[in-house]
Amino acid sequence: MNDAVAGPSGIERPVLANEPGDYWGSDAAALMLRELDLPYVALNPGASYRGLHDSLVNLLGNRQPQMLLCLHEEHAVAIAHGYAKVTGKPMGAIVHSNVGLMHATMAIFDAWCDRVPVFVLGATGPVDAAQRRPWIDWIHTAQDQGALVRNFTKWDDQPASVAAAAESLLRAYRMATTPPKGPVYICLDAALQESRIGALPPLPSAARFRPPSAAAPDPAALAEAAALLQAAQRPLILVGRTSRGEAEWQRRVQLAEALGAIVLTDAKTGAGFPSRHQLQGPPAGNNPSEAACALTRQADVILSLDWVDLAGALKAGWGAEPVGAKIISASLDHLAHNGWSMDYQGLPPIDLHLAVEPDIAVAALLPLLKRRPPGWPERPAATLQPPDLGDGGAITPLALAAALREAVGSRPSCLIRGPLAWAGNTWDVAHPLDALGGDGGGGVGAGPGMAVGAALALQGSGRLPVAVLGDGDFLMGATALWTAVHYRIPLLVVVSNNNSFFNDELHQDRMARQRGRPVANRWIGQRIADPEPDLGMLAKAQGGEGFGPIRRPDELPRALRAAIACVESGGVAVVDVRVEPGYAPIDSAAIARGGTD
Ligand SMILES: Cc1ncc(C[n+]2csc(CCOP(=O)(O)OP(=O)(O)O)c2C)c(N)n1
Ligand SMILES: [Mg+2]
Repeated sequence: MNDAVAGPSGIERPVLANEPGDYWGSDAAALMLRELDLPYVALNPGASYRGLHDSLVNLLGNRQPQMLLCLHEEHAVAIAHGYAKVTGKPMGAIVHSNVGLMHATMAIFDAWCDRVPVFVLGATGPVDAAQRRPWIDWIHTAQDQGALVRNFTKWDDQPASVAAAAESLLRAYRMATTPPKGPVYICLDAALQESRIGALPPLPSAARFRPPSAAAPDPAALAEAAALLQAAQRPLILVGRTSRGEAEWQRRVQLAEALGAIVLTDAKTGAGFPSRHQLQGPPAGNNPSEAACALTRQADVILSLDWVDLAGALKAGWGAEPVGAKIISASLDHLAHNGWSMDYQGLPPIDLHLAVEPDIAVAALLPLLKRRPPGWPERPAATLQPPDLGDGGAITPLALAAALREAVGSRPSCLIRGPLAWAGNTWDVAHPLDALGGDGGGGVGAGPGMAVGAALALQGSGRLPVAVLGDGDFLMGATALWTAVHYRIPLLVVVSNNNSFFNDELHQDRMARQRGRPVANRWIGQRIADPEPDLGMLAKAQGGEGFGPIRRPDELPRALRAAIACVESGGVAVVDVRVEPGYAPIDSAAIARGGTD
Protein backbone atom coordinates (compact mmCIF):
# COMPACT_ATOMS: atom_id res chain seq x y z
CA MET A 1 0.00 0.00 0.00
CA ASN A 2 1.20 3.48 -0.80
CA ASP A 3 0.80 5.76 2.20
CA ALA A 4 2.47 8.66 0.49
CA VAL A 5 -0.61 9.89 -1.36
CA ALA A 6 -1.80 13.44 -1.76
CA GLY A 7 -3.58 14.66 1.35
CA PRO A 8 -6.74 16.75 1.25
CA SER A 9 -4.79 19.88 0.44
CA GLY A 10 -2.87 18.16 -2.31
CA ILE A 11 0.35 18.03 -0.32
CA GLU A 12 2.16 14.75 -0.67
CA ARG A 13 3.06 13.55 2.82
CA PRO A 14 5.82 10.98 2.86
CA VAL A 15 5.72 7.89 5.03
CA LEU A 16 7.65 8.50 8.21
CA ALA A 17 11.20 7.30 8.39
CA ASN A 18 13.48 6.66 11.32
CA GLU A 19 15.97 9.34 12.31
CA PRO A 20 18.84 8.92 9.89
CA GLY A 21 21.98 7.43 11.36
CA ASP A 22 24.03 8.74 8.51
CA TYR A 23 23.77 11.91 6.51
CA TRP A 24 24.50 12.53 2.85
CA GLY A 25 25.78 15.54 0.96
CA SER A 26 22.32 16.49 -0.31
CA ASP A 27 20.95 16.40 3.27
CA ALA A 28 23.12 19.38 4.09
CA ALA A 29 21.92 21.19 0.95
CA ALA A 30 18.26 20.45 1.79
CA LEU A 31 18.71 21.70 5.36
CA MET A 32 20.22 24.89 3.98
CA LEU A 33 17.15 25.40 1.77
CA ARG A 34 15.07 25.16 4.93
CA GLU A 35 17.42 27.55 6.70
CA LEU A 36 16.93 30.03 3.84
CA ASP A 37 13.19 29.82 4.42
CA LEU A 38 12.29 28.93 0.86
CA PRO A 39 8.64 27.93 1.26
CA TYR A 40 8.32 25.90 -1.93
CA VAL A 41 10.44 24.29 -4.60
CA ALA A 42 8.70 23.87 -7.95
CA LEU A 43 10.35 21.06 -9.84
CA ASN A 44 10.38 18.46 -12.50
CA PRO A 45 12.35 15.41 -11.34
CA GLY A 46 15.59 14.04 -12.71
CA ALA A 47 18.27 11.53 -11.72
CA SER A 48 20.92 14.23 -11.55
CA TYR A 49 19.31 15.44 -8.34
CA ARG A 50 17.88 12.21 -7.02
CA GLY A 51 20.03 12.71 -3.92
CA LEU A 52 18.54 16.12 -3.17
CA HIS A 53 15.05 14.85 -4.00
CA ASP A 54 15.48 12.07 -1.44
CA SER A 55 16.66 14.55 1.18
CA LEU A 56 13.69 16.86 0.59
CA VAL A 57 11.23 13.99 0.94
CA ASN A 58 12.80 11.62 3.44
CA LEU A 59 14.80 14.01 5.60
CA LEU A 60 12.65 17.15 5.51
CA GLY A 61 9.33 15.36 5.12
CA ASN A 62 8.40 17.49 2.09
CA ARG A 63 7.87 20.54 4.29
CA GLN A 64 9.71 23.85 4.25
CA PRO A 65 10.34 23.66 1.39
CA GLN A 66 7.40 21.81 -0.02
CA MET A 67 7.72 20.36 -3.51
CA LEU A 68 5.39 21.50 -6.26
CA LEU A 69 5.55 19.02 -9.09
CA CYS A 70 5.41 20.65 -12.52
CA LEU A 71 4.95 19.12 -15.95
CA HIS A 72 7.65 21.27 -17.53
CA GLU A 73 10.70 23.09 -16.18
CA GLU A 74 9.60 26.31 -17.85
CA HIS A 75 6.54 26.19 -15.61
CA ALA A 76 8.61 25.53 -12.49
CA VAL A 77 10.57 28.75 -13.01
CA ALA A 78 7.51 30.71 -14.18
CA ILE A 79 5.67 29.64 -11.02
CA ALA A 80 8.55 30.92 -8.91
CA HIS A 81 8.50 34.13 -10.96
CA GLY A 82 4.76 34.67 -10.41
CA TYR A 83 5.14 33.90 -6.71
CA ALA A 84 7.92 36.45 -6.28
CA LYS A 85 5.97 39.11 -8.17
CA VAL A 86 3.36 39.00 -5.41
CA THR A 87 5.56 38.46 -2.37
CA GLY A 88 8.84 40.08 -3.45
CA LYS A 89 10.52 36.93 -2.11
CA PRO A 90 12.03 33.98 -3.92
CA MET A 91 10.93 30.39 -3.89
CA GLY A 92 12.97 27.60 -5.39
CA ALA A 93 12.79 25.90 -8.76
CA ILE A 94 14.76 22.67 -9.27
CA VAL A 95 15.61 21.53 -12.77
CA HIS A 96 17.34 18.39 -14.01
CA SER A 97 20.83 18.42 -15.38
CA ASN A 98 21.37 20.19 -18.71
CA VAL A 99 18.09 19.17 -20.45
CA GLY A 100 15.94 20.45 -17.60
CA LEU A 101 17.92 23.67 -17.45
CA MET A 102 17.56 24.01 -21.22
CA HIS A 103 13.78 23.79 -20.81
CA ALA A 104 13.91 26.42 -18.06
CA THR A 105 15.96 29.03 -19.90
CA MET A 106 13.19 31.21 -21.31
CA ALA A 107 11.52 31.51 -17.93
CA ILE A 108 14.85 32.40 -16.30
CA PHE A 109 15.32 35.09 -18.93
CA ASP A 110 11.85 36.47 -18.22
CA ALA A 111 12.62 36.68 -14.49
CA TRP A 112 15.90 38.39 -15.29
CA CYS A 113 14.27 41.06 -17.45
CA ASP A 114 11.54 41.52 -14.83
CA ARG A 115 14.16 41.94 -12.04
CA VAL A 116 12.43 39.26 -9.99
CA PRO A 117 14.28 36.91 -7.62
CA VAL A 118 14.10 33.20 -8.49
CA PHE A 119 16.26 30.60 -6.77
CA VAL A 120 17.07 28.00 -9.44
CA LEU A 121 18.78 24.81 -8.38
CA GLY A 122 20.11 22.26 -10.80
CA ALA A 123 22.57 19.47 -11.00
CA THR A 124 25.19 17.81 -13.11
CA GLY A 125 26.09 14.16 -13.44
CA PRO A 126 29.24 13.38 -11.44
CA VAL A 127 32.03 15.76 -12.36
CA ASP A 128 34.36 12.88 -11.45
CA ALA A 129 34.09 10.77 -14.61
CA ALA A 130 35.06 7.62 -12.72
CA GLN A 131 31.76 7.85 -10.83
CA ARG A 132 29.48 8.22 -13.87
CA ARG A 133 26.90 5.58 -14.64
CA PRO A 134 27.06 4.37 -18.23
CA TRP A 135 25.50 6.49 -20.98
CA ILE A 136 22.96 8.58 -19.08
CA ASP A 137 25.39 10.17 -16.64
CA TRP A 138 27.59 11.04 -19.60
CA ILE A 139 24.92 12.74 -21.67
CA HIS A 140 23.69 14.56 -18.60
CA THR A 141 27.05 15.87 -17.58
CA ALA A 142 28.15 19.10 -19.15
CA GLN A 143 31.10 21.32 -18.53
CA ASP A 144 30.00 24.63 -17.04
CA GLN A 145 26.20 24.33 -17.15
CA GLY A 146 25.92 27.77 -15.66
CA ALA A 147 27.15 29.08 -19.03
CA LEU A 148 23.67 28.30 -20.39
CA VAL A 149 22.13 30.96 -18.17
CA ARG A 150 25.04 33.11 -17.02
CA ASN A 151 24.09 35.95 -19.33
CA PHE A 152 20.72 36.38 -17.65
CA THR A 153 21.26 35.39 -14.04
CA LYS A 154 22.77 37.51 -11.30
CA TRP A 155 25.10 34.74 -10.22
CA ASP A 156 25.75 31.03 -10.66
CA ASP A 157 27.98 28.48 -8.99
CA GLN A 158 28.89 24.81 -8.93
CA PRO A 159 30.25 24.14 -5.42
CA ALA A 160 32.76 21.31 -5.00
CA SER A 161 32.18 20.33 -1.35
CA VAL A 162 29.39 20.28 1.21
CA ALA A 163 30.83 23.29 3.01
CA ALA A 164 31.15 25.15 -0.27
CA ALA A 165 27.55 24.23 -1.17
CA ALA A 166 26.25 25.75 2.08
CA GLU A 167 28.14 28.97 1.36
CA SER A 168 27.03 28.96 -2.24
CA LEU A 169 23.35 28.67 -1.30
CA LEU A 170 23.69 31.52 1.21
CA ARG A 171 25.41 33.71 -1.33
CA ALA A 172 22.86 32.86 -4.02
CA TYR A 173 20.01 33.92 -1.75
CA ARG A 174 21.72 37.20 -0.94
CA MET A 175 22.41 37.87 -4.60
CA ALA A 176 18.86 37.07 -5.72
CA THR A 177 17.25 39.28 -3.09
CA THR A 178 19.59 42.27 -3.22
CA PRO A 179 18.18 44.96 -5.55
CA PRO A 180 18.18 44.88 -8.49
CA LYS A 181 16.79 41.44 -7.79
CA GLY A 182 17.04 38.56 -10.22
CA PRO A 183 17.40 34.84 -10.79
CA VAL A 184 20.41 32.81 -9.61
CA TYR A 185 21.48 29.27 -10.53
CA ILE A 186 23.29 26.74 -8.34
CA CYS A 187 24.43 23.45 -9.86
CA LEU A 188 24.92 20.57 -7.40
CA ASP A 189 27.23 17.78 -8.54
CA ALA A 190 25.37 14.42 -8.30
CA ALA A 191 28.43 12.83 -6.69
CA LEU A 192 28.52 15.54 -4.03
CA GLN A 193 24.82 15.04 -3.32
CA GLU A 194 25.26 11.29 -3.05
CA SER A 195 28.43 11.35 -0.95
CA ARG A 196 28.02 9.89 2.53
CA ILE A 197 29.07 12.47 5.08
CA GLY A 198 28.22 10.58 8.28
CA ALA A 199 27.53 13.18 10.96
CA LEU A 200 26.12 16.51 9.86
CA PRO A 201 28.68 19.31 9.85
CA PRO A 202 27.57 22.49 11.62
CA LEU A 203 25.62 24.52 9.07
CA PRO A 204 25.73 28.32 8.94
CA SER A 205 22.81 30.36 10.19
CA ALA A 206 21.12 32.38 7.44
CA ALA A 207 20.50 35.20 9.92
CA ARG A 208 24.17 36.13 9.71
CA PHE A 209 24.19 36.28 5.90
CA ARG A 210 21.16 38.42 5.21
CA PRO A 211 21.00 40.77 2.22
CA PRO A 212 22.36 44.26 2.91
CA SER A 213 19.95 46.86 4.20
CA ALA A 214 18.82 49.38 1.60
CA ALA A 215 21.14 52.26 0.83
CA ALA A 216 19.97 55.82 1.44
CA PRO A 217 20.35 58.48 -1.26
CA ASP A 218 23.31 60.80 -1.21
CA PRO A 219 22.01 63.80 0.84
CA ALA A 220 23.38 66.41 -1.55
CA ALA A 221 21.83 64.75 -4.59
CA LEU A 222 18.59 64.29 -2.69
CA ALA A 223 18.45 67.99 -1.75
CA GLU A 224 19.13 68.94 -5.35
CA ALA A 225 16.36 66.61 -6.57
CA ALA A 226 13.93 68.05 -4.03
CA ALA A 227 14.80 71.61 -5.10
CA LEU A 228 14.30 70.76 -8.77
CA LEU A 229 10.95 69.13 -8.10
CA GLN A 230 9.80 71.91 -5.79
CA ALA A 231 10.55 74.55 -8.41
CA ALA A 232 9.10 72.60 -11.33
CA GLN A 233 6.08 74.08 -13.05
CA ARG A 234 5.02 70.91 -14.77
CA PRO A 235 6.51 67.92 -12.95
CA LEU A 236 5.89 64.46 -14.37
CA ILE A 237 6.43 61.20 -12.46
CA LEU A 238 7.00 57.98 -14.37
CA VAL A 239 6.08 55.08 -12.08
CA GLY A 240 7.95 51.99 -13.27
CA ARG A 241 9.24 49.00 -11.30
CA THR A 242 8.07 49.76 -7.78
CA SER A 243 7.19 47.64 -4.78
CA ARG A 244 3.87 45.91 -4.01
CA GLY A 245 3.86 47.48 -0.54
CA GLU A 246 0.87 49.54 0.59
CA ALA A 247 2.94 52.11 2.50
CA GLU A 248 5.07 52.70 -0.60
CA TRP A 249 1.92 53.08 -2.70
CA GLN A 250 0.60 55.73 -0.29
CA ARG A 251 3.89 57.62 -0.38
CA ARG A 252 3.85 57.72 -4.19
CA VAL A 253 0.39 59.24 -4.01
CA GLN A 254 1.56 61.77 -1.39
CA LEU A 255 4.54 62.75 -3.54
CA ALA A 256 2.40 63.33 -6.63
CA GLU A 257 -0.13 65.31 -4.60
CA ALA A 258 2.51 67.46 -2.91
CA LEU A 259 3.89 68.48 -6.28
CA GLY A 260 0.72 68.41 -8.32
CA ALA A 261 2.70 66.11 -10.61
CA ILE A 262 1.05 64.15 -13.38
CA VAL A 263 1.81 60.44 -13.11
CA LEU A 264 2.31 58.04 -15.99
CA THR A 265 2.14 54.31 -15.35
CA ASP A 266 3.12 51.30 -17.42
CA ALA A 267 0.83 48.25 -17.51
CA LYS A 268 3.81 45.92 -17.87
CA THR A 269 5.24 46.87 -14.49
CA GLY A 270 1.98 46.36 -12.59
CA ALA A 271 -0.10 48.65 -10.41
CA GLY A 272 1.97 51.62 -9.26
CA PHE A 273 -0.56 54.43 -8.81
CA PRO A 274 -4.35 54.59 -8.45
CA SER A 275 -5.85 54.68 -11.91
CA ARG A 276 -8.76 56.89 -10.86
CA HIS A 277 -6.59 59.50 -9.20
CA GLN A 278 -6.96 63.02 -10.57
CA LEU A 279 -3.22 63.07 -11.28
CA GLN A 280 -3.10 59.78 -13.23
CA GLY A 281 -2.11 60.53 -16.79
CA PRO A 282 -3.03 58.77 -20.03
CA PRO A 283 -1.75 55.29 -21.00
CA ALA A 284 2.00 55.05 -21.37
CA GLY A 285 4.45 52.16 -21.58
CA ASN A 286 5.44 50.36 -24.79
CA ASN A 287 3.03 52.20 -27.01
CA PRO A 288 2.53 55.53 -25.28
CA SER A 289 -0.56 57.41 -26.38
CA GLU A 290 -0.15 60.70 -28.18
CA ALA A 291 -1.40 62.38 -25.00
CA ALA A 292 1.35 60.72 -22.93
CA CYS A 293 3.99 61.76 -25.46
CA ALA A 294 2.68 65.33 -25.33
CA LEU A 295 2.90 65.40 -21.51
CA THR A 296 6.47 64.08 -21.66
CA ARG A 297 7.29 66.96 -23.95
CA GLN A 298 5.54 69.59 -21.87
CA ALA A 299 7.06 68.51 -18.55
CA ASP A 300 9.91 70.62 -17.18
CA VAL A 301 11.10 68.06 -14.58
CA ILE A 302 10.62 64.33 -14.95
CA LEU A 303 11.13 61.94 -12.04
CA SER A 304 11.58 58.37 -13.24
CA LEU A 305 10.94 55.67 -10.65
CA ASP A 306 12.78 52.82 -12.37
CA TRP A 307 10.75 53.24 -15.55
CA VAL A 308 11.52 50.50 -18.06
CA ASP A 309 12.98 52.20 -21.14
CA LEU A 310 13.28 55.77 -19.93
CA ALA A 311 15.25 56.65 -23.07
CA GLY A 312 12.38 55.36 -25.21
CA ALA A 313 9.80 57.32 -23.24
CA LEU A 314 11.81 60.52 -23.62
CA LYS A 315 12.33 59.90 -27.32
CA ALA A 316 8.60 59.38 -27.78
CA GLY A 317 8.13 62.91 -26.41
CA TRP A 318 11.11 64.72 -27.83
CA GLY A 319 11.96 62.79 -30.99
CA ALA A 320 15.46 63.56 -32.22
CA GLU A 321 15.59 66.88 -30.33
CA PRO A 322 17.56 67.11 -27.10
CA VAL A 323 15.29 66.43 -24.12
CA GLY A 324 14.21 69.81 -22.75
CA ALA A 325 13.13 68.63 -19.29
CA LYS A 326 15.45 68.01 -16.34
CA ILE A 327 15.57 64.27 -15.69
CA ILE A 328 15.82 62.76 -12.22
CA SER A 329 16.07 59.00 -12.07
CA ALA A 330 15.75 56.81 -8.98
CA SER A 331 16.96 53.38 -9.92
CA LEU A 332 19.54 50.73 -9.17
CA ASP A 333 19.04 49.06 -12.49
CA HIS A 334 22.44 50.03 -13.87
CA LEU A 335 23.91 47.45 -11.48
CA ALA A 336 22.22 44.64 -13.42
CA HIS A 337 23.40 45.60 -16.89
CA ASN A 338 25.76 43.30 -18.73
CA GLY A 339 27.22 42.98 -22.19
CA TRP A 340 24.90 40.22 -23.40
CA SER A 341 21.32 41.24 -22.73
CA MET A 342 20.24 44.61 -24.06
CA ASP A 343 17.13 44.63 -21.91
CA TYR A 344 18.72 47.71 -20.32
CA GLN A 345 17.27 49.70 -23.26
CA GLY A 346 18.62 53.01 -24.55
CA LEU A 347 20.88 55.24 -22.52
CA PRO A 348 18.69 58.05 -21.18
CA PRO A 349 20.00 61.53 -20.41
CA ILE A 350 19.86 61.81 -16.61
CA ASP A 351 20.66 65.08 -14.84
CA LEU A 352 20.42 63.58 -11.38
CA HIS A 353 20.67 59.89 -10.68
CA LEU A 354 19.62 58.79 -7.19
CA ALA A 355 21.22 55.35 -7.02
CA VAL A 356 18.66 53.83 -4.67
CA GLU A 357 15.50 51.78 -4.95
CA PRO A 358 12.77 54.05 -6.30
CA ASP A 359 10.52 53.77 -3.25
CA ILE A 360 13.43 54.65 -0.97
CA ALA A 361 13.89 57.83 -3.00
CA VAL A 362 10.19 58.67 -2.68
CA ALA A 363 10.29 58.19 1.10
CA ALA A 364 13.41 60.34 1.37
CA LEU A 365 12.04 63.11 -0.87
CA LEU A 366 8.68 63.49 0.84
CA PRO A 367 9.81 65.27 4.03
CA LEU A 368 11.85 67.72 1.95
CA LEU A 369 8.90 68.91 -0.13
CA LYS A 370 6.30 71.50 0.68
CA ARG A 371 2.87 71.13 -0.78
CA ARG A 372 2.51 73.53 -3.69
CA PRO A 373 -0.24 74.47 -6.10
CA PRO A 374 -0.18 72.44 -9.30
CA GLY A 375 1.52 74.17 -12.20
CA TRP A 376 -0.14 72.05 -14.86
CA PRO A 377 -3.23 73.46 -16.52
CA GLU A 378 -6.48 72.01 -15.14
CA ARG A 379 -7.09 68.52 -16.53
CA PRO A 380 -10.20 66.41 -16.61
CA ALA A 381 -10.13 63.50 -14.15
CA ALA A 382 -8.66 60.30 -15.54
CA THR A 383 -11.31 58.14 -17.07
CA LEU A 384 -11.22 54.50 -17.96
CA GLN A 385 -12.36 53.36 -21.37
CA PRO A 386 -16.15 53.22 -21.28
CA PRO A 387 -17.42 49.64 -21.25
CA ASP A 388 -17.89 48.57 -24.83
CA LEU A 389 -20.07 45.52 -24.86
CA GLY A 390 -19.88 45.17 -28.62
CA ASP A 391 -22.76 45.13 -31.06
CA GLY A 392 -24.03 41.70 -30.10
CA GLY A 393 -21.86 40.10 -32.78
CA ALA A 394 -18.24 39.26 -32.06
CA ILE A 395 -16.61 39.97 -28.69
CA THR A 396 -13.89 42.61 -28.78
CA PRO A 397 -10.96 42.53 -26.33
CA LEU A 398 -12.36 45.68 -24.74
CA ALA A 399 -15.78 44.09 -24.34
CA LEU A 400 -14.10 41.15 -22.65
CA ALA A 401 -12.28 43.49 -20.27
CA ALA A 402 -15.52 45.30 -19.44
CA ALA A 403 -17.47 42.07 -18.89
CA LEU A 404 -14.72 40.66 -16.70
CA ARG A 405 -14.59 43.83 -14.63
CA GLU A 406 -18.35 43.64 -14.23
CA ALA A 407 -18.26 39.98 -13.21
CA VAL A 408 -15.43 40.53 -10.70
CA GLY A 409 -17.40 43.45 -9.26
CA SER A 410 -16.20 44.83 -5.95
CA ARG A 411 -14.29 41.70 -4.89
CA PRO A 412 -10.60 42.32 -4.26
CA SER A 413 -8.82 40.77 -7.22
CA CYS A 414 -5.39 40.56 -8.76
CA LEU A 415 -4.98 40.82 -12.51
CA ILE A 416 -1.98 38.58 -12.87
CA ARG A 417 -1.37 39.65 -16.41
CA GLY A 418 -3.15 40.87 -19.47
CA PRO A 419 -2.34 39.66 -22.99
CA LEU A 420 -0.96 41.86 -25.70
CA ALA A 421 -4.44 42.49 -27.06
CA TRP A 422 -5.39 44.30 -23.89
CA ALA A 423 -5.14 48.03 -23.42
CA GLY A 424 -3.45 48.98 -20.18
CA ASN A 425 -6.12 51.54 -19.37
CA THR A 426 -9.02 49.12 -19.25
CA TRP A 427 -8.36 47.76 -15.79
CA ASP A 428 -8.91 49.96 -12.79
CA VAL A 429 -6.27 49.70 -10.06
CA ALA A 430 -6.56 51.00 -6.50
CA HIS A 431 -4.08 48.77 -4.66
CA PRO A 432 -0.54 47.56 -5.49
CA LEU A 433 -1.77 43.99 -5.81
CA ASP A 434 -4.59 44.86 -8.19
CA ALA A 435 -2.35 44.18 -11.21
CA LEU A 436 1.05 42.49 -11.44
CA GLY A 437 2.20 43.50 -14.93
CA GLY A 438 3.92 41.34 -17.52
CA ASP A 439 6.60 38.71 -17.77
CA GLY A 440 9.56 41.02 -18.34
CA GLY A 441 11.18 39.19 -21.23
CA GLY A 442 8.28 38.88 -23.67
CA GLY A 443 8.40 35.10 -23.53
CA VAL A 444 5.14 33.70 -24.88
CA GLY A 445 4.16 30.60 -22.88
CA ALA A 446 5.09 32.14 -19.54
CA GLY A 447 1.52 33.18 -18.73
CA PRO A 448 0.01 29.99 -17.31
CA GLY A 449 3.01 29.23 -15.08
CA MET A 450 3.23 32.80 -13.80
CA ALA A 451 -0.50 32.72 -13.13
CA VAL A 452 -0.16 29.56 -11.03
CA GLY A 453 2.75 31.03 -9.04
CA ALA A 454 0.93 34.30 -8.36
CA ALA A 455 -2.22 32.41 -7.39
CA LEU A 456 -0.15 30.29 -5.00
CA ALA A 457 1.13 33.44 -3.32
CA LEU A 458 -2.37 34.93 -3.19
CA GLN A 459 -3.93 31.81 -1.68
CA GLY A 460 -5.82 32.72 1.48
CA SER A 461 -5.45 36.47 0.85
CA GLY A 462 -9.11 36.89 -0.13
CA ARG A 463 -7.99 38.29 -3.47
CA LEU A 464 -9.38 36.62 -6.58
CA PRO A 465 -6.47 35.66 -8.86
CA VAL A 466 -7.37 36.45 -12.48
CA ALA A 467 -5.08 35.82 -15.42
CA VAL A 468 -6.10 37.00 -18.86
CA LEU A 469 -3.96 35.17 -21.40
CA GLY A 470 -3.67 35.09 -25.17
CA ASP A 471 -4.52 31.75 -26.77
CA GLY A 472 -0.96 31.38 -28.04
CA ASP A 473 0.42 32.02 -24.56
CA PHE A 474 -2.12 29.68 -22.98
CA LEU A 475 -1.45 26.85 -25.42
CA MET A 476 2.32 27.03 -24.98
CA GLY A 477 2.08 26.80 -21.20
CA ALA A 478 -1.29 25.08 -20.64
CA THR A 479 0.00 22.10 -18.66
CA ALA A 480 1.18 24.43 -15.91
CA LEU A 481 -2.44 24.36 -14.75
CA TRP A 482 -2.11 20.74 -13.66
CA THR A 483 0.10 21.93 -10.80
CA ALA A 484 -2.60 24.37 -9.65
CA VAL A 485 -5.28 21.68 -9.75
CA HIS A 486 -3.08 19.14 -8.01
CA TYR A 487 -2.14 21.45 -5.15
CA ARG A 488 -5.64 22.95 -4.87
CA ILE A 489 -4.54 26.46 -5.83
CA PRO A 490 -7.61 28.46 -6.89
CA LEU A 491 -7.13 30.35 -10.16
CA LEU A 492 -9.24 31.96 -12.85
CA VAL A 493 -7.79 31.97 -16.37
CA VAL A 494 -9.65 33.88 -19.05
CA VAL A 495 -8.31 33.27 -22.52
CA SER A 496 -8.64 36.16 -24.91
CA ASN A 497 -8.77 33.75 -27.82
CA ASN A 498 -8.39 35.23 -31.27
CA ASN A 499 -7.34 31.85 -32.69
CA SER A 500 -4.07 33.35 -33.68
CA PHE A 501 -0.59 34.43 -32.76
CA PHE A 502 -2.23 37.69 -33.67
CA ASN A 503 0.55 40.04 -32.69
CA ASP A 504 2.51 38.60 -35.57
CA GLU A 505 -0.35 38.93 -38.01
CA LEU A 506 0.05 42.64 -37.45
CA HIS A 507 3.73 42.35 -38.27
CA GLN A 508 2.93 40.51 -41.52
CA ASP A 509 0.36 43.17 -42.27
CA ARG A 510 3.02 45.82 -41.87
CA MET A 511 5.52 43.97 -44.05
CA ALA A 512 2.98 43.40 -46.80
CA ARG A 513 1.98 47.08 -46.83
CA GLN A 514 5.56 48.23 -46.86
CA ARG A 515 6.35 45.94 -49.79
CA GLY A 516 3.12 46.39 -51.74
CA ARG A 517 2.20 42.72 -51.29
CA PRO A 518 -1.20 41.15 -50.44
CA VAL A 519 -2.21 41.99 -46.89
CA ALA A 520 -4.87 39.29 -47.19
CA ASN A 521 -2.17 36.66 -46.58
CA ARG A 522 -1.14 37.98 -43.20
CA TRP A 523 -2.87 35.10 -41.36
CA ILE A 524 -0.82 32.36 -43.00
CA GLY A 525 1.53 30.75 -40.51
CA GLN A 526 -0.25 32.62 -37.69
CA ARG A 527 -3.82 31.37 -37.25
CA ILE A 528 -4.46 28.62 -34.71
CA ALA A 529 -7.47 27.10 -36.45
CA ASP A 530 -8.47 23.99 -38.38
CA PRO A 531 -8.67 22.52 -35.89
CA GLU A 532 -9.42 25.14 -33.24
CA PRO A 533 -7.96 23.77 -30.00
CA ASP A 534 -10.64 23.23 -27.37
CA LEU A 535 -9.21 25.17 -24.46
CA GLY A 536 -11.95 24.25 -22.00
CA MET A 537 -11.15 20.61 -22.66
CA LEU A 538 -7.49 21.28 -21.93
CA ALA A 539 -8.57 22.53 -18.51
CA LYS A 540 -10.93 19.60 -17.92
CA ALA A 541 -8.28 17.11 -19.03
CA GLN A 542 -6.18 18.31 -16.11
CA GLY A 543 -8.94 18.22 -13.51
CA GLY A 544 -9.91 21.88 -13.83
CA GLU A 545 -13.18 23.37 -15.03
CA GLY A 546 -13.57 24.55 -18.60
CA PHE A 547 -16.09 27.11 -19.84
CA GLY A 548 -16.72 27.99 -23.44
CA PRO A 549 -15.99 28.57 -26.17
CA ILE A 550 -17.94 31.76 -25.53
CA ARG A 551 -18.61 33.45 -28.85
CA ARG A 552 -21.27 36.09 -28.10
CA PRO A 553 -21.18 39.04 -25.69
CA ASP A 554 -24.48 38.01 -24.10
CA GLU A 555 -23.03 34.61 -23.13
CA LEU A 556 -20.08 36.14 -21.34
CA PRO A 557 -21.49 37.36 -18.00
CA ARG A 558 -22.98 33.98 -17.05
CA ALA A 559 -19.84 32.06 -17.98
CA LEU A 560 -17.61 34.47 -16.06
CA ARG A 561 -19.85 34.37 -13.01
CA ALA A 562 -19.88 30.57 -13.04
CA ALA A 563 -16.10 30.46 -13.43
CA ILE A 564 -15.64 32.88 -10.52
CA ALA A 565 -17.93 30.76 -8.35
CA CYS A 566 -15.81 27.73 -9.25
CA VAL A 567 -12.62 29.55 -8.22
CA GLU A 568 -14.21 30.81 -5.02
CA SER A 569 -14.96 27.23 -4.10
CA GLY A 570 -11.27 26.38 -4.58
CA GLY A 571 -11.19 25.38 -8.23
CA VAL A 572 -9.14 26.18 -11.30
CA ALA A 573 -11.34 27.55 -14.08
CA VAL A 574 -10.52 28.37 -17.68
CA VAL A 575 -12.93 30.46 -19.75
CA ASP A 576 -12.29 30.30 -23.48
CA VAL A 577 -13.55 33.58 -24.92
CA ARG A 578 -13.42 33.89 -28.68
CA VAL A 579 -12.51 37.49 -29.38
CA GLU A 580 -12.41 39.37 -32.62
CA PRO A 581 -8.86 39.47 -33.95
CA GLY A 582 -7.80 43.00 -33.21
CA TYR A 583 -6.14 44.95 -30.50
CA ALA A 584 -7.78 47.33 -28.15
CA PRO A 585 -7.42 50.76 -29.70
CA ILE A 586 -4.62 51.95 -27.43
CA ASP A 587 -3.74 54.57 -29.92
CA SER A 588 -3.56 53.89 -33.63
CA ALA A 589 -0.71 56.39 -34.02
CA ALA A 590 1.34 54.44 -31.49
CA ILE A 591 0.75 51.21 -33.37
CA ALA A 592 1.67 52.92 -36.61
CA ARG A 593 4.97 54.04 -35.07
CA GLY A 594 5.83 50.34 -34.98
CA GLY A 595 4.49 49.39 -31.57
CA THR A 596 3.31 45.99 -30.33
CA ASP A 597 5.65 43.21 -29.31
C1 LIG B 1 8.66 32.11 -26.92
C2 LIG B 1 8.14 33.12 -27.89
N1 LIG B 1 7.89 32.73 -29.15
C3 LIG B 1 7.42 33.63 -30.05
C4 LIG B 1 7.24 34.93 -29.71
C5 LIG B 1 6.78 35.97 -30.73
N2 LIG B 1 5.44 36.40 -30.38
C6 LIG B 1 5.22 37.57 -29.76
S1 LIG B 1 3.63 37.84 -29.45
C7 LIG B 1 3.19 36.40 -30.19
C8 LIG B 1 1.76 36.01 -30.32
C9 LIG B 1 1.16 35.58 -29.03
O1 LIG B 1 -0.10 35.05 -29.27
P1 LIG B 1 -1.23 35.19 -28.22
O2 LIG B 1 -0.74 34.84 -26.88
O3 LIG B 1 -2.41 34.42 -28.74
O4 LIG B 1 -1.53 36.74 -28.19
P2 LIG B 1 -2.26 37.63 -29.32
O5 LIG B 1 -1.17 38.42 -30.00
O6 LIG B 1 -2.96 36.72 -30.27
O7 LIG B 1 -3.21 38.48 -28.55
C10 LIG B 1 4.30 35.71 -30.64
C11 LIG B 1 4.25 34.38 -31.30
C12 LIG B 1 7.58 35.29 -28.38
N3 LIG B 1 7.48 36.56 -27.96
N4 LIG B 1 7.99 34.36 -27.50
MG1 LIG C 1 -3.95 34.98 -29.87
